[in-house]
Amino acid sequence: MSQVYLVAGMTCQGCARSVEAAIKYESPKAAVSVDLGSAQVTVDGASEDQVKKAVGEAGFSFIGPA
Ligand SMILES: [Cu+2]
Repeated sequence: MSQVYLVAGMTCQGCARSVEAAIKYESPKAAVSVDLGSAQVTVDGASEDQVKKAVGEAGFSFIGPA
């Protein structure tokens, strides 16, 4: 089941790729899609804790579930 999270600080496709890669590093089977306009990251296959950790390590701000 996918969950949508708000992530602050992403400004370009490079940021989106960094967030996606970090989440997949935490949970290799995760499916991730990023919508820069709404600052939303949709994740299937990773826990909220994994997403929070990955987003922080990638240098962005994890806000919480959207
Ligand atoms: Cu960027």
